[in-house]
Amino acid sequence: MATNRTFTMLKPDAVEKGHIGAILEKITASGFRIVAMKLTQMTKADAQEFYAIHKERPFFSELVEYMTRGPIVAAILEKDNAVEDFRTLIGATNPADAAEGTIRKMYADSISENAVHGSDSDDNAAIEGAFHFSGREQF
Ligand code: DGI
Repeated sequence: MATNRTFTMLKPDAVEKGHIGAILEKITASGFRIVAMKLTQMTKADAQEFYAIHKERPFFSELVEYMTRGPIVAAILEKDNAVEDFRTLIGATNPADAAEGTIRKMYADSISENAVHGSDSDDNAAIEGAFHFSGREQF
């Protein structure tokens, strides 16, 4: 995947609360092009693999339960400087620390249910995008 791409998930809390449309509008209005997208639900095994870096953390089982309790929107986004610009758009991991106008400030309730994921590096964007989408599903 080119380095001008990032991977996102609108997490189960955002989907449950009916925020898919508003969040996608904010993403596209901020200059990101959607190059792959689907509504899907992660299995426990999926979430354990996706978040394997956190497997020793005390919140890991809570994180896996949360991420698998309902559907998510998975998407690959394209924009110059996509990874960094998308992290800026979503705001800090803890919405209490997120800047005004960021997606987490607007739509997330807590660090454990923070509405949206954004890859933290170009390498992880490629790995995470390939986790959810085949090459034929990317445009
Ligand atoms: O890249 P981020 O999603 O901003 O943050 P991360 O990769 O450090 O953590 C991944 C997810 O794990 C995060 O979106 C929410 C959850 N998480 C991170 N730190 C904590 C946490 N959940 C709880 N309950 N407590 C934490 O300290």
